[in-house]
Amino acid sequence: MTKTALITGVTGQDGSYLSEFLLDKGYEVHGIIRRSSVDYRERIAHLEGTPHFHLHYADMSDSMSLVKLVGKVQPDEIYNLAAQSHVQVSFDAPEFTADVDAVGVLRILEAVRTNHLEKTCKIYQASTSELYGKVEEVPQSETTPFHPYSPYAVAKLYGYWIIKEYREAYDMFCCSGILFNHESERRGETFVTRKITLAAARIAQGKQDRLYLGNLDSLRDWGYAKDYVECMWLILQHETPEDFVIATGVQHSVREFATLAFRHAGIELRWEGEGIEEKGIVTNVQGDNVQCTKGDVVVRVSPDFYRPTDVVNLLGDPSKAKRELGWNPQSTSFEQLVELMVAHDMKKVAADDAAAEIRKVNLAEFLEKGIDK
Ligand code: NAP
Ligand code: F7E
Repeated sequence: MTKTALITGVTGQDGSYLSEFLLDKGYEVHGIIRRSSVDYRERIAHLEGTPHFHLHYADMSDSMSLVKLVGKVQPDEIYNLAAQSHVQVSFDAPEFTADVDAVGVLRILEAVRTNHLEKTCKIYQASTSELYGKVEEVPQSETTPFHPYSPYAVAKLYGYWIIKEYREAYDMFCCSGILFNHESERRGETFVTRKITLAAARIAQGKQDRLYLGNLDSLRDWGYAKDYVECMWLILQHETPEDFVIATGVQHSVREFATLAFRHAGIELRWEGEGIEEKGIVTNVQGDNVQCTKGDVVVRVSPDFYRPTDVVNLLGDPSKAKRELGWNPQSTSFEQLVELMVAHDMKKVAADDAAAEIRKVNLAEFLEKGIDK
């Protein structure tokens, strides 16, 4: 029997990989898109027009649209990935973040109940390692206490608990995947990894002079998004509805990520100074085409990228997912992840046509001036 899945957040990094994964498994895939003045659907453009992929307008802040859509699609599985997902932006837009990331989860649950699908429709909630926030133990597992440390994390904590509540109160098959950071060549351009890989490519090709970053000491457990969407599916195929930590179990700093990314772009860096005085200085270049020279300062710290409260020590323990879902947390290593992101961005930057180039230069200027988060 063909299964039907509804994905909120289908245009995002994870939504696009999950769509491909479910289509490969023979699912009928429905995705929610929202109206915007420009149709920016780059990540799923290659799927549009394929027979089993369908898009619908709705919004996580609009209950009626969700109730109508769930009734129309009659999904067997819902993957609730839609969110205002940028932690720093959640300090600027806390109410919007709460509406979409917290109450939005409730709206999905109620849309399922309103359509009397609570006994047949399974729900996956995109939960996050940000729940551990000001961490109370390292590494973090399913039993680690939560200490959310941003408006984003507080909103996601509501999502986590309302999923648990509906599971117990109404016997619904709804689960949270507590996912640690996962990145890819489709990662949003203002998250730190992608910001670094794009900047390394632009600097190597002479299209940007310098990269400004915030807290270089921050530690993350970074995995590959393509590996992580499989887990979302596995969680819903598990016999019982349970929550799972999804992580690699390996930790690196922002500084380490930047060092490796620049190396893959042909630029060797050394770090000098501390705090806002810290600099990434070129010590060597590899390849005739690299457009910077020894001694150039290509990375600087800008307090504009510091957060009012920052989560600085995330390391996940994926033992449960490994044991009960048979998932391999190390199928893509940190080194492979950085390499594939830089390789992608080197090509992307090189291939940009003149018109796109103007936009990129403007973006690079914004990044340099610290306006764009
Ligand atoms: P993303 O690339 O930022 O995608 C977010 C998606 O949510 C986009 O499709 C966006 O649509 C949609 N969205 C935002 N507001 C909406 C609204 N009001 N109504 C309908 N759709 C809305 O995020 P991601 O990295 O794929 O992450 C997917 C989910 O996992 C998110 O819930 C995120 O919080 C969570 N998460 C991510 C990570 C990670 O490391 N990536 C880790 C843990 C948890 P537009 O394209 O129209 O903006
Ligand atoms: O920051 C530091 C920053 O924005 C990582 C989301 O997908 O993962 C993501 O949230 C770290 C932080 O991701 C810059 O202070 C330094 O400590 O890439 P990020 P995030 O905040 O971890 C979690 C699991 C989610 O759930 C979220 O949806 O890097 N950092 N300098 C910087 N961060 C940014 N963005 N820009 C900088 O210049």
